[in-house]
Amino acid sequence: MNAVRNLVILTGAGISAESGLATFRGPGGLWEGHRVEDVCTPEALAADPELVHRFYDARREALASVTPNAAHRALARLDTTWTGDLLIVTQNVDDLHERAGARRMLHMHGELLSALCAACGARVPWSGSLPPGAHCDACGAAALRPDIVFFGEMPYAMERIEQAVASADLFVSIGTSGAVYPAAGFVQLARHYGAETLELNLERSAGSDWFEETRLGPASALVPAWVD
Ligand code: BJW
Repeated sequence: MNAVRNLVILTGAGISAESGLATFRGPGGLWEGHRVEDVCTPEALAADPELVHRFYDARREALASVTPNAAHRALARLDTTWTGDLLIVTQNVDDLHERAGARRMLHMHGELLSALCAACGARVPWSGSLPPGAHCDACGAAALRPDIVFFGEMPYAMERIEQAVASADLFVSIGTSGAVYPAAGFVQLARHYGAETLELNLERSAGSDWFEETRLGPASALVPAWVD
């Protein structure tokens, strides 16, 4: 990474798999029996809020019993020591990057430990269960919902992410299948603006051909080997 100053790292469910959190599209993935694309929608939330809230309550609870793994810790070390620009963009809604100590990061698909007011847009830290109809302290509406970006909704911080990707010297993608846009398109954007591109994954992603280099294996081994 000699000539590299500006680094953007995209992470997906694969980086948290070895901490014990299921991925979306593998065997035993989340929403088992349903395609995530069919149930993670504003329409599904409106049709059956109890089901959707219960699902996220269980995921929030499960977070308490998992811990960051060697891959999260390696990225946190990189964040501490890297003197150039660095942005870790995670698609994950867990808080394992933060718990490992990463700071220069953002959650583009929302956070389990946050609630979103569907009326005024306020985002509030949340732990424990979130019953449908919980009230928003900011505006009083009974409209708090899980702070999760569903299909058809705009991911967070897109402008900041696109700027960072456009000025990156190196774009690294870790543990994501490349099935979901706009994140799946970041590699093309990075290439367009001249960045080097590296994929670290258990299996090749859908957009694997866009990467100049792909290293296959578990994140807990590949990421520390790349960082250190
Ligand atoms: C390991 C490992 C180990 C395992 N070590 N690796 C047609 C074409 C293009 C786009 C669209 C289209 N139709 C609709 C769209 C848009 C749509 C979309 O992409 N749909 C696709 C299905 C085609 N996207 C959206 O709607 C997004 N919004 C949007 O586009 O707004 C408009 C817009 C316009 C212009 C600019 C910008 C925006 C919103 C997407 C929201 C995604 N939300 C979810 C749900 C979160 C809720 C929850 O957590 O319950 O986010 S879906 C789900 O997928 C979750 C994830 O963040 C996301 C990505 O999944 P990820 O992380 O890649 O996981 P997996 O399971 O797919 O893959 C795991 C990987 O790990 C695999 O590769 C394994 O190999 C690997 N692995 N073990 C290393 N030990």
